Amino acid sequence: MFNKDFIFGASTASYQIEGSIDKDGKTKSIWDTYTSVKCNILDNSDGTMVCDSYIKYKDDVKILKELGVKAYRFSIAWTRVIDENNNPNQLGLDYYINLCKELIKNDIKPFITLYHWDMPQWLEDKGGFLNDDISDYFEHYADVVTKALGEYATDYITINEPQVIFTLGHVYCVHAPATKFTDKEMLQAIHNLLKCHGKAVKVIRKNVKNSTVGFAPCSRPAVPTDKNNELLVKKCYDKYFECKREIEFPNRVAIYSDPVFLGDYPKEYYEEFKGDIPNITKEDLELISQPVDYIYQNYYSGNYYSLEENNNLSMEDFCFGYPEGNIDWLQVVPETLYYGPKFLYERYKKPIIISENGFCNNDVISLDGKVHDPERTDYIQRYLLELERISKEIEVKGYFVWSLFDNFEWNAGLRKRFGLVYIDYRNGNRIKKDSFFEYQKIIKNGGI
Ligand code: GBH
Repeated sequence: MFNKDFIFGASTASYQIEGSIDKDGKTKSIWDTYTSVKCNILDNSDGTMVCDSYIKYKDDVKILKELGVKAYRFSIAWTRVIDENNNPNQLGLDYYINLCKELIKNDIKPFITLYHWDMPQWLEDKGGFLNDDISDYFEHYADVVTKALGEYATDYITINEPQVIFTLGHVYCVHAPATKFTDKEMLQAIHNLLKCHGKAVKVIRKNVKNSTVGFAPCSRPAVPTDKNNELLVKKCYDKYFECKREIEFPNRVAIYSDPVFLGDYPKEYYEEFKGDIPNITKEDLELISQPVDYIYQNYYSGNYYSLEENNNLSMEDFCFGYPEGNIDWLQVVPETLYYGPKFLYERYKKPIIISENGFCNNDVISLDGKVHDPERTDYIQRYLLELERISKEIEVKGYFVWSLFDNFEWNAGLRKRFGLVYIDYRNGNRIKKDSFFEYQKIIKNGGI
């Protein structure tokens, strides 16, 4: 069982569910551009319709209510609420105001993500995260949002998964905007993004009474195969927070979270990236490390490690038929929700909220008209059991399942389903899967 005040929630993001991509003055985002190029998306789908949540938001809230969640994490589309002259767009703001009102009426707390990857195209044309002024644009955007929504929503997440923005968008170039960065550019962009976070925190504190703030990185913890082997556990911790110059360095933890929680980049950073390091001032670091309330983290999977005879770490090979989801990076490693929070807490010492966790399945509508997804149910149970275990040792405040709905899974399109609710994209029907009712039960019982 979790504590009585534990927050059970569900998560979504604007481009993945809203549809209505050119209604009410919405401008183009980098994802509108990216999806318009044939073959960028596995099934050539895009965000035109998806879950139609821009229209059906009242229906969304009804479903959330039935699920029994206390909180709903969604993101704001920057492109709906700010126009190309950098002025507020009231029609776009009204949508989110109405959504918040509807949630509150139903006793569901809004948790707002400011940036879940849909950069306005007009800002990308000015350089996106490489633009020296991007943090001023972001500050202005955060100011507009919190002035409009501050009386309804107190809980904010500045940025979702910087790791994915940079690794998939600017190293492998399989996400928008798909432009390759040099290491030097990458480090500059990371620093600019962290300043966006810092300036947003400041604005949120100013505009919202009793606010809570955080940012939501993702990570893949190193999980020891033997919990009693202290050396192994210690080495897994070190592995998790490593900061080395390798192709995937933007996919790591400490390069973002050390500046935010500890006030500076890791020592290793200054050695590894010598020659490519941006201008980092004391004021920058103070801005970036303003106090936040929670460590948010998106967790899906981890890697198992053991020790070789010479005490070197060795990663377990997933080729031996580990259970996995219907997407190549999603191996079932339930202890991710034990060791991930444990390591984060040891280093950063703040309460933890899991901002995303969920499973991708090849769901189908059965003959009985229902969607049976025992693998997802099993995944959620196993992961939540591990979270319960660690919540006896450290402060864990909440858990948001990814996702309420099947939705637009970025470059994988509509064919990769993560929802507790099945979306029949042919007719817009929404069908609650078995896992929906299981999560409902877990919430009712306060745990597994
Ligand atoms: C999240 O990102 C997103 O926030 C959400 O929008 C998305 O729909 C959801 O999860 C499901 O994909 O480092 O080996 O794991 C996904 C998390 C983290 C998955 C980075 C791919 C790269 C390979 N991603 N990961 S690995």
